[in-house]
Amino acid sequence: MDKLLIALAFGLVLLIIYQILRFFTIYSIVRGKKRPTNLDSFNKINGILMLVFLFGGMFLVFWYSSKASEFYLPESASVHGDWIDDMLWMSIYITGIVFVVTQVLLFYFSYKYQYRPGRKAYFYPHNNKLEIAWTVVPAIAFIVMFIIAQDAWGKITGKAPDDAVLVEVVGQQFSWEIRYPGLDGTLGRDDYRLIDAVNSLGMDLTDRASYDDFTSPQLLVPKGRAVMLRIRAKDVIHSVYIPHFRIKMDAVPGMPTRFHFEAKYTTEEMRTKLGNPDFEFELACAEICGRGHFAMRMVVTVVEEEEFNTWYREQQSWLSRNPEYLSKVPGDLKPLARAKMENSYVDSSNSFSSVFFINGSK
Ligand SMILES: [Cu+2]
Repeated sequence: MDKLLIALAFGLVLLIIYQILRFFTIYSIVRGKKRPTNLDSFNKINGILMLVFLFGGMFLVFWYSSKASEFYLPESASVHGDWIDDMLWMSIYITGIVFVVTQVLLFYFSYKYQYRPGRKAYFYPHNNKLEIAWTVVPAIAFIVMFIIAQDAWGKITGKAPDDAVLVEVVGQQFSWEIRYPGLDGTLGRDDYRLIDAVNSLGMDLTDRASYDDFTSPQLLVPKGRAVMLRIRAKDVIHSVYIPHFRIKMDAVPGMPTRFHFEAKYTTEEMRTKLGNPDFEFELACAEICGRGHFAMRMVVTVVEEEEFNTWYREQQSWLSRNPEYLSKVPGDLKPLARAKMENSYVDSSNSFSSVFFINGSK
């Protein structure tokens, strides 16, 4: 390999020297000191090479694009994922057409208008109509694409539906932690100063919303219902990347971010669809965050809503798994904490509970 590179470098140096010498020849021709020799055959060869590049290059572009199509984005499995794919393909088609037209003109004209003795270039300095056309047409295309994209982005990053399942995703070197808000639908406050060996999320137990919060080793979400991710990081910037859902959102220390989506297929349906019984949705970190970055992988499981609700109700709250932390609960809130930590406490005035106990049990 080294020898090949040295030979290649040597060859390039020779080529550069040859080109410099040629430059001096061309310079003398331009200055009129020297008569051009066999210029006609050079021009003909260069002209034909233009066509060879055109057809060869076009063939390679399309051949490689189809050959590498298995490395394109994976099958979209979320509602907004389809919008993103449509926009991506629209951009590829528009730029693809422009690419083909401009390359054909560029190389064909270079061939057609090659040097001929006695032929002079036509001086054509300005044309207002042409200038307007090639400014207005791309401008309209950009504006249309911008409006479509702005509309989609607004829907993706805007307010999530009221019955959205809230999930907290917390990045740290080098893993993800998942917290659900429990039956009250509200995540308890967190404070980095409260983080310790057990309370790894820094849950603030003076907040009544935290008593039924539960953590989970997997990210489980229902199909066909909005899921709102509240994303934060404990140390450096990470990035929540779930390629099948077309989700990518940075996890920033001190500044929670969010992203909501709706899964279209369950993991089982996706396995059948792709003919791969081992398929799993994957949450990966898309920010080079340190030595163990590659290990920040978590399986995302999508199940039917009914199965999700059952699972949700069966989860043990964080507080009930760590009852020693009851001592951190203010005295007057202890009865409430005891009731809520069983994850069966239903506040009848709470719309989120009713999602589980009324809609959820149908
Ligand atoms: Cu990371």
